[in-house]
Amino acid sequence: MNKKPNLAIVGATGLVGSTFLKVLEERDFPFENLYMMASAKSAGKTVTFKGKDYVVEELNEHSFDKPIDIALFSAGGSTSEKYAPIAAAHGVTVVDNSSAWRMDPEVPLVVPEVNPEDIAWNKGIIANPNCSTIQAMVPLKPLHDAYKIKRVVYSTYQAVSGAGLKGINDLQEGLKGNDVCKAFAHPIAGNCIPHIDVFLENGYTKEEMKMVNETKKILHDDSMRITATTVRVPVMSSHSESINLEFEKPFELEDVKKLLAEFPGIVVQDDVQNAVYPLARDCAGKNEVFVGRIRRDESVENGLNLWVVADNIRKGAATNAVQIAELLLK
Ligand code: 25A
Ligand code: L14
Repeated sequence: MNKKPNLAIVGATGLVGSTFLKVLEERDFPFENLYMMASAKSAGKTVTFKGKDYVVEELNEHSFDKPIDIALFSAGGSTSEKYAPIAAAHGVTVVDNSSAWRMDPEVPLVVPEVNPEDIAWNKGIIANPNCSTIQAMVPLKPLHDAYKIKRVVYSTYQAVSGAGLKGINDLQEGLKGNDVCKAFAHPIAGNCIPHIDVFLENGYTKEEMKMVNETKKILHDDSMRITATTVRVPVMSSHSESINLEFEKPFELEDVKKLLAEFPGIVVQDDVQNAVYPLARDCAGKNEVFVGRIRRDESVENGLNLWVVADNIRKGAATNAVQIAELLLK
C-alpha cells in the first residue's frame, strides 16, 4: 500500500474494539480516514482516538460503499458472517476476530510471528485465531520447527474478560457476594468452570475444538495429535495455559529455553528459585506472550511442559489483529 489506508473499526464500542483503538494509537498506525461502526444500539455515541472524537455509525449493507482499505472486525460471529463478505466484495481487506471464518479453507488464519506468509493468499478476509490458540502458537512454532511436535495437551485457565463486559461484570458482582450468571452457566467467583462456549456432540466444548483445529491449520500439520480442556477461572484479565508437548526428536532443555527466548513476541520468565514465572496479573496490558515453568515431562520420551500466559484481549485479539494489519501495509 503506497498511500495511508482508510480504516474501519467494526464493533468499535466493545471490549476488543476499544482495545483495537488503544493498540493502533500506541503503535502509531498510519491512516487517512477512520470510521467507527457498531450496532444500532451504539450508533451516535462518540469514541475518542488520538484526541479526536468520532461518531459511531450503524453497520449496514452500505457501510463499505465509501473507500475503505482495511476493516478490523470484532462484533461477534453472526455480524462477521454477514458483513465480512460484503466488505470484501467492495475491495476491503477484513481482519476478523470472530470464529466465523477461521476454518474456511479460503481464509488464512494468521499469527504474525508464526505464519505471516499465509496472508499472501487472502481473498479479502483474514481470520484472527481464538485467543487461547494465539498465545499457544507463538512458543509452539520454534519448538515444532526444531523438534517436530507429535502430541499436545492443552489445559487452560481463562479470564472472564474473554466473555466481554458481561463476564467482567459477573466476576465483579460475584466478588461482592452477588451470584449473577449473565455470562456463564454458574457463578464464577470462587469457582472454576470447565465450560467455555457451547458443548459439542463429542463431549468437548467448541472452545476446546477451536484450539485443536486452529493449531493444525496455523502450524500446517494435520497429523499432530491434540487434546484440550478449557476452564474459566475467576481472573479478570489474561489467559494462562499449561501446555504438555511430546516431540519426535530429542532436545536439550537449555536449547529449548534459548529458542523460546530468541523468538519474536516471547518473554521467558523462568527463575523458580526466586518464584519467577508468568502471572496473569502481570501480563495484563502487555502485548507479548510470557513463558515459564519450562521443564521436562519425565513420564514420556521427548516430553516438555510449559506455562504460557498472555493478555487475551491484547495478543489474544486486538494486538494480533493490528499486527496483521501492519503486515498488510508492507
Ligand atoms: O461469536 P464470537 O466470535 O464468539 O464473538 C462473540 C463476542 O465475543 C467477543 C465480542 O464481544 C463478540 O461480540 N469477542 C470476539 N472476538 C473476541 C476475542 N478474540 C471476543 N472476545 C474476546 N476475545 P465484545 O464485547 O468485544 O464486542 C462486542 C461489540 O460487537 C458489537 N456488535 C454486536 N452486534 C453487532 C455489533 N456491531 C455491529 N453490528 C452488530 N449487529 C457491539 O456493539 C460491540 O461493539 P454494541 O452496539 O452492541 O455495543 C453496545 C455497547 O454496550 C456495551 N456493553 C455491552 N455489554 C455490556 C455493556 N456495557 C455494560 N455492561 C454490559 N454487560 C458495549 O461495550 C458497547 O459500548
Ligand atoms: O472464539 O474466553 O474468539 O470466552 C473469544 C473469547 C471464544 C471464547 C473466540 C472466551 C472467543 C473466548
